[in-house]
Amino acid sequence: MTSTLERSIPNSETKDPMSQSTTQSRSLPAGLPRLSTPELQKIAAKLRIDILDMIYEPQSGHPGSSLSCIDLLVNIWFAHLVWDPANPEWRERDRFIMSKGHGAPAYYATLMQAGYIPWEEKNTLRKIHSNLQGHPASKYIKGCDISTGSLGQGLSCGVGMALGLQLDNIPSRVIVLMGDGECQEGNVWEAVLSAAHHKTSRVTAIVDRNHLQIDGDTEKVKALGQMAPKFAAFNWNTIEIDGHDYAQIQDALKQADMLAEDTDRPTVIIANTTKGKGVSFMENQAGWHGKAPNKEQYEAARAELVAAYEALQ
Ligand SMILES: Cc1ncc(C[n+]2csc(CCOP(=O)(O)OP(=O)(O)O)c2C)c(N)n1
Ligand SMILES: [Mg+2]
Repeated sequence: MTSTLERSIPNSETKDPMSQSTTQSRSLPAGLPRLSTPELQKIAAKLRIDILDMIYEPQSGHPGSSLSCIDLLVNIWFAHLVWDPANPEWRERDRFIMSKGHGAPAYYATLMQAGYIPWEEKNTLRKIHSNLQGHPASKYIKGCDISTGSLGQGLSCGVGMALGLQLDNIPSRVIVLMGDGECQEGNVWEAVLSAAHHKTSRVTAIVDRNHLQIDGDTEKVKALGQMAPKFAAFNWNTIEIDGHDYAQIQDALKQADMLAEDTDRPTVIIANTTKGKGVSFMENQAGWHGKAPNKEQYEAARAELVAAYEALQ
C-alpha cells in the first residue's frame, strides 16, 4: 500500500482548459489501497463468494454477469483508480461508471470492500427499501456517480463527465465498464463518436467481452465481430487483453493513462472474459446471465469458490 501517489495535472495558468498537457502534480489521499496481485486475487476470490451469497439470499440477480467482471473491478478499484471513501464527493477523485448496471452484485461487493457500502447491507440485495437495488442508484450508493441499468447510456455520461472535468481543469480519469451485448445499443456509438470529436482522452471504456448476452451468443443475436478495429475506426486507442489476467489488466490500465496524456484520443480496453468465471457449471452459459441458484446449485458453486479462495491463502 502506498501512502501518496502523484498524477499529472494541467497547469491552469498556461493551458487552454480543453487541452490536456501536463505540468504539475497533485497528492492523492493517504491510505488508498494499492495492492499486490496476490492480494488482489484473494480479494476477488472472496468477492466471488459474496456475489453468490448476495444473489442466493433474495433468489434474484445476475451471477454470470457479475462473475465475468469481478476481476476487472478489483483491479480497477484497488490497483488503479484514485478515490477516498471518507470523501466520496472529492472533486479530484477518478470517476467510475458501471454501465452494465445489471452486474450490480459485483459492483456492490467491490464498493463494500472499498468502504463505501457497509458490509451489514450485504443481504439486502433487491429488497424493498434497500439501498442495494437490482441496478445501482447513485442516490442510495456512496461512491456511485451515475445510476445505471438501462444499457447503452454509461459511456455518454462518461464523456459528458470528462468534458466537465476538462473545463474545470481537473485531471481525473473516467472509466466506463460496458457489456459487449450493451455495445449493440446505438447510443454507445454516438458516445464513441463524441469522445473522439471532443478529444476526451481521459475516458477509458472497458468492454467485458464475454461473447454472451441475455439471449445467447452475441455473434448470433447481433454480431459485434472484432471490436477493437471498430473503435479504432472511430479514432480511439485500442488495447485488447485477457480480462482475467491481472498483469494484463494492470498494464492496460497504465497504458490507457499514458495514452490519455500522450494522445488526444480516448482508449478502449477490450477485455476478453468468461461469463460466470469461477463456477464451473455457470461458465459460458447464457442461462446463468440473470438466474439465482437453487440450494443444491448454491452449495456446489460455493464449495468451488471457497476452495479457490482457500487455495490462495
Ligand atoms: C436498454 C436496455 N435493454 C435491455 C435491457 C435488459 N438486459 C439486461 S442485461 C442484458 C444483456 C446484456 O448483455 P451484455 O451487455 O453482454 O452483459 P453481460 O454479458 O456482461 O451480462 C439485457 C438485454 C436493459 N437492461 N437495458
Ligand atoms: Mg456479454
